[in-house]
Amino acid sequence: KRGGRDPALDRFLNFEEIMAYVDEVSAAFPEIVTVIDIGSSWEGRPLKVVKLSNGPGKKGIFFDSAIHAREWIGPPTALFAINELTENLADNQALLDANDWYFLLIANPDGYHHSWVQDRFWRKTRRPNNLCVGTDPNRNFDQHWAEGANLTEWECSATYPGSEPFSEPECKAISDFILATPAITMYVAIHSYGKYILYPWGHTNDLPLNVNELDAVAQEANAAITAVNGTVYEIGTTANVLYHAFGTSNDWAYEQAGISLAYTIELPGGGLGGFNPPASDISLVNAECWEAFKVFAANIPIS
Ligand code: ING
Ligand code: ZN
Repeated sequence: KRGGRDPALDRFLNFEEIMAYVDEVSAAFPEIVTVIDIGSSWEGRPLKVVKLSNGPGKKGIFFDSAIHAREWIGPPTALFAINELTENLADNQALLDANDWYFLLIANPDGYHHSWVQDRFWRKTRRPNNLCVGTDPNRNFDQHWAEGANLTEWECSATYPGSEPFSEPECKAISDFILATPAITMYVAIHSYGKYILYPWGHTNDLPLNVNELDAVAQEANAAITAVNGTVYEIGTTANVLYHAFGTSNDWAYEQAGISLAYTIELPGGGLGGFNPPASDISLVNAECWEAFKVFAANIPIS
């Protein structure tokens, strides 16, 4: 610990703790860190993107984590990366010289808060519907929205896509920000669990045009993960490797934002049902992800 600004990475941090860290790191490194307020959640919590940059005119990589409330293992990987690029910049200077890095640490603040105080396994947002509360934000993007949705459970389903595309302010804020920031040419959605590196498409088993490029970078990222401690991730399209999914941020970024390298990384599971790994798992997952993130960043498209 050098200077007392490192995020605590030996435990999970609640929303307020993570926002406090964002304030601290931006105050401590004003020449590198910009906090961009991209909007508010339904309940009024801020959506803050941490931008790390040491000069103008660079392409960037965007990460979202905790868009699904219960996936607590995601934000630590982003906190770790921010720490590497600030407190530990001396070891990582080339990574910041080459590109900008953007992190939306808590993409679903209301759900994340709810998962701390009420229901550890909450997934969705917290905007009420007629019958039930919440929309699956990773089904709410305007890309093949609600195709193939399960109409029998609908509003009460864990994967309810919402009343319309971008009904959720959290998703709309991400969309507006990405579309307004063409310097972002790579997108990584951080989820758990399952140890997958996924790329488009989710809505069809067809392969995307640049599947060879998407797959090559994913293979390289997986090799970097495996080199840490032998962990192996499975790689492929969301629909082929996992299941069909519609209205996802990954497919939206690829198709609607024109981001040719758009991924979802599903981190390892643990604990009851897979969504509750112990805090003692954080350090290995962080070490593995940091190696993968560096591979992603080394492949940021120039346009
Ligand atoms: N899994 C993802 C989900 O939203 C996924 C799987 C990945 C869907 C990429 C679409 C695109 O269901 C979890 N665990 O959230
Ligand atoms: Zn998820």
